Amino acid sequence: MSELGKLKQELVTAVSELDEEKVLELSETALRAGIEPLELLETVNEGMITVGKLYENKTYFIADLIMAGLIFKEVLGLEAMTKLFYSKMKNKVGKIVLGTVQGDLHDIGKDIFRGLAETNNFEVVDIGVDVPKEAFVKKVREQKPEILGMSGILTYTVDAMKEVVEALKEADLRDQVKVIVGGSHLTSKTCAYIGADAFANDAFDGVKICLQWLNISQGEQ
Ligand code: B1M
Repeated sequence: MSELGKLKQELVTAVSELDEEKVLELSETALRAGIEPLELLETVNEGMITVGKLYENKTYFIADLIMAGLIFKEVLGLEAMTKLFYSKMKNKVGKIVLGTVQGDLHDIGKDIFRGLAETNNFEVVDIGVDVPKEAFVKKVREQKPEILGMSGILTYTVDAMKEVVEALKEADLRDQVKVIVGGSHLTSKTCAYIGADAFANDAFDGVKICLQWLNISQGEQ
């Protein structure tokens, strides 16, 4: 196995063991060794999936999930990661209203989507987490974005997403905005149930879809 491969494996273990110091040290080393920021995020995410499994089998508790979230945010905050999240904003290509739906407090995936969208010159109006449908509708009416992005990683938030789409229809706004939903559990079937225009299991893919909607290929702006 290559040096970088070994580093990545150690990193997944360090995240799953919630060893904050080691995660940051290995992340810095991996970045110096040439890992792409996006690949680093994917590696840390692998560790998060293990944390989730350990929570499911009751080895870990809610405090451990909180710790895992904090560690991920520290990795996102590393100086070298700004390469991924640096907002160039040369020419604004479009506006996205973004939020995590009601009932869901997870914001890491949403924040990654936001960072990547801003890097691709979208203006993002981030309305936070646990956002009720009324607040989504209000922001869409006020901001007139081309795109509404909803994040939700708890499986039961599919219904909250559907309710937002229904509320947009009731407010006569559905035709004025493309809707993308994101979360690793989403499928084309859930997307159709929600009534969204697209779904993404990955923030990077989500941003690519948004660019396609505006007929822009990545890096073109
Ligand atoms: Co929670 N949690 N959590 N948690 N948590 C999960 C999601 C879980 C899978 C763990 C498990 O049991 N295996 C499970 C959900 C089970 C399910 O729904 N079937 C779970 C649970 C049960 C819970 C609580 C209910 C626990 C409890 O209280 N008993 C509770 C719910 C609170 C609530 O939201 N109402 C809870 C709480 C929390 C914390 C707040 C403590 C913390 C979050 C901290 C934070 O976000 N600031 C937390 C954490 C850290 C996790 C895990 C371990 C990691 C989540 C994460 O940040 N992953 C998670 C385990 C797992 O994911 N397997 C788990 C990294 C992040 C990059 O991934 O957000 O999925 P993610 O984003 C991905 C994609 O989803 C996608 O792109 C990203 C990758 O590029 N994406 C988009 C996301 N949004 C997008 C938007 C887009 C496009 C793509 O376009 C708009």
